Amino acid sequence: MEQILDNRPLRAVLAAADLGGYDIERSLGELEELCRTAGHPPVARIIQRRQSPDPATFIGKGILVDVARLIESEEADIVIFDHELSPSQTRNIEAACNCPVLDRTLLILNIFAMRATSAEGSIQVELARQRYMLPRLMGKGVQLSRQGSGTGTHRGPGETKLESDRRHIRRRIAALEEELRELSKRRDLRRKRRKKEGMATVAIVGYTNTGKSTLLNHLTGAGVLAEDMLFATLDPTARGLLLPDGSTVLLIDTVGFISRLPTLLIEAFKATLEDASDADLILNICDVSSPDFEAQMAVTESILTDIGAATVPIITALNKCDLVSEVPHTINNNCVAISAKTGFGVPKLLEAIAQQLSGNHCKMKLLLPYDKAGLLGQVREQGRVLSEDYTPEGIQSEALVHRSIWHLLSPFQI
Ligand SMILES: Nc1nc2c(ncn2[C@@H]2O[C@H](COP(=O)(O)OP(=O)(O)OP(=O)(O)O)[C@@H](O)[C@H]2O)c(=O)[nH]1
Ligand SMILES: [Mg+2]
Repeated sequence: MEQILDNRPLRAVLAAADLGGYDIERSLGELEELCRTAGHPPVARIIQRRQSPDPATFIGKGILVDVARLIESEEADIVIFDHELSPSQTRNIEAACNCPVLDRTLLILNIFAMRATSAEGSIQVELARQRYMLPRLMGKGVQLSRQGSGTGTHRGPGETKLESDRRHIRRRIAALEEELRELSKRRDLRRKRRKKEGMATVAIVGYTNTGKSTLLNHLTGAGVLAEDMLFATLDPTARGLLLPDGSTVLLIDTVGFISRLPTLLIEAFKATLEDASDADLILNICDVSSPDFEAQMAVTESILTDIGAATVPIITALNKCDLVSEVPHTINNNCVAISAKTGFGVPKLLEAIAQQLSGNHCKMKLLLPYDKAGLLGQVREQGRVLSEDYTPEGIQSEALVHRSIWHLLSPFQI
C-alpha cells in the first residue's frame, strides 16, 4: 500500500466492467484523466461486458489472467479499477494480478489528499481515507477467522495486531470527527454573521475543470489556482464581488464534482459542501466545449440534490464559449453563455446575478429621524438608496432594502 500512497509515477493498467449503467468509454476516459492527475500514467485498458459484478473479483477470473498478462507486457505497476471495490475483491484481485490494486474511490481520495491545503481540507480528506481503510485492514500474513474481527478477543498474534490497528484507526476517526465538528461550528458562526450582516452569498459549483476558479479570479482577482487538471480546487475561497446594482455579494469557489463522487467524500466534505446548500444563489458552471457537457450537468444536478441544495435558486453559466464555433442559445435569464477566460458574457452574468438576488430586496419608503441616519449606510451595504430628502421631520428616502435588515427599517416605513 505504501507504494501506492507515495504517488510515485506508477504505470497503471485500467480495468472496468461494462454493466450497462453508463457510458463506459467516457467513464474510462475520465479515469485516465484522474490517473494522470494522480501521477499514474495509464498504459493500457481492459473492459469486460457483464450483467453484474463478480462478487469475488468484480470482473471475471478469466479476464484477470489477461490483466496479469497486460501488466507483464506493458511493464505496469498497478491496476486501477473504474469502480469501488469491496475489501475482499481488492485482496482477491491483488492476489490474481500479483500487484497493488486501486479502485476509483481510493484514486480520487489520493488526488484529494494531494490537493488539500487548508487544515479543514486536510482533516476532511484524512477522515475519508481512514474510513476507507478501516474495513480494509489486514493482519500481516495471518488467516483471519471469519467472526474474529471487532470482538476484542485475542486469538493469535496477528489478530491482536489487527485489532489494535483497528482500535487505533477508530480512535483517529473519532478525533478527526471532533476536530471537524469544531471547525464546522466556526464555519457556522461565520455564516450566521454574514447572514446577520445581510451579505448574500453566491456559491460557484460545477463539474471539475469547468472553470469555476478561473471565473472567481476573473471577477475578483482572487488568485486561486486554476489549471487544466481535475480537482485543482479543494478548499473553498470566498471573495467580495460588487454587482452592477451597487450591492456586494460574497462569491465562494468550491470543490468540483465528478460522476460517481464517492459517498465517503461527500460525507467528509459535508461542511465544505454546505457552502452551496446554504448559499442565496448557486452559480452552476458548465463546460460547453466538453463532449460530456450534458452528462456533467446531470451529475451536478444530482449531487446538488444529494447535498440538499436543490431548492437554492440557480443560474447556469455555459462557460468556455470561446472554444466552440457557435455560442449556445440561451433560453432564459437563468442561463448565460460566458467565457471566464476572455470575459465574454460576464457583464450579462453579473446582471443576471443581481436580478436574481434582488428578489431578496424590497422597495421601502422611509422617514428616518436624524439620529437614525446611520441606517442608510446599512441599506447601502446590501441594497440601494434611491432617493434622499432632508426634511425638518427627518430624512425621507426611497430605498431597495435587503431582507436581512427589513426589521430594522420597518418602524420608519411610511
Ligand atoms: N478556453 C477557455 N478555457 C477556460 C475557460 N475557463 C476556464 N478555462 C480553463 O479550464 C481549466 C480549468 O479551469 P479551472 O478554473 O481550474 O476549473 P475549476 O472548475 O476551478 O476546476 P477544479 O477546481 O479542478 O474543479 C484551466 O486550464 C482554465 O484555463 C474559458 O472560458 N475558456
Ligand atoms: Mg477550481
